Amino acid sequence: MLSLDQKAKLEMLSFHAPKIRLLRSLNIESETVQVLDFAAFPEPEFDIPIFCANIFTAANSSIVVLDLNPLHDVITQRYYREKYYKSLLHLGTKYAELLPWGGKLTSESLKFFSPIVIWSKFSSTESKYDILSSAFMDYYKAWLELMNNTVEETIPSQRMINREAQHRYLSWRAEKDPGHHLLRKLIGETLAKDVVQNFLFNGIDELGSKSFLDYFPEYRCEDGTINTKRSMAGKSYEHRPWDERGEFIGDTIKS
Ligand code: BLA
Repeated sequence: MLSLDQKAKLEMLSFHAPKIRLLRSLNIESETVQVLDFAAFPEPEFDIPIFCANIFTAANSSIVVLDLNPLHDVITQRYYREKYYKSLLHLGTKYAELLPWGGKLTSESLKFFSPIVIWSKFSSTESKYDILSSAFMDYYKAWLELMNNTVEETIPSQRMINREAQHRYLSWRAEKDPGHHLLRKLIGETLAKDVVQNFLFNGIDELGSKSFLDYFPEYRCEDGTINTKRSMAGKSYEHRPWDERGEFIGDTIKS
């Protein structure tokens, strides 16, 4: 797809595979920006984290989120945290130094991130790109390994919980992802909405029937519409709120 001004090229690819409900990537190339939005969503029978790589690069700076986004709360649910992240903490530690914490961010986003999240902002240099590329490979391999070793959840109530957690995640990103603004600018309101709903966060109409406001009622305006602010709680977490053992050390999380 070309942007409205024909100056940017958008490439989209998606796959479906056993255990993987949706693996998709959006790549944007223009003279001024480069974007990779890559995600892999397991079938809802699994409680495996969601692979998430978002890289936005403008002329001289880059914004990166690379993570195995947890399906369930890793701050309060120790069992889930240890199940998937205990063996991967070394990755978090390795890259926390090479790609340092990017400073304050939308508080609500933190609940979707894991103890090994790479959230970073840096000036674009070849050596940073090399590190980023190796981080991408390490994290993706780790995710594939989890995928290989996972067994299907058989208890129906647990499958429902996984399904709803994935639907909640899709609802958050389809409504509040920071990329939407640029996407609207590039391809216009209607197409951008279609790409977000049907491609990037496909599944939002199938995995559940709850609305964004059912999951995130704090965004409800008096007239019943969704508050257009990205964050109700504001930005926080100036420093990495996880220690090397994967314990949450940030202030009490805001809702
Ligand atoms: C900025 N992208 C950001 C920020 C985060 C993310 C945390 C910092 C600003 C903030 O705190 O909100 C990414 N946030 C995420 C991710 C999750 C989340 C991955 O909650 C998952 C749960 N980014 C893209 C795409 C584009 C893009 C596709 O992924 C463009 C098409 C752009 N991201 C983009 C831009 C900024 C940004 C321009 C900086 C400007 C801004 O903050 O609005």
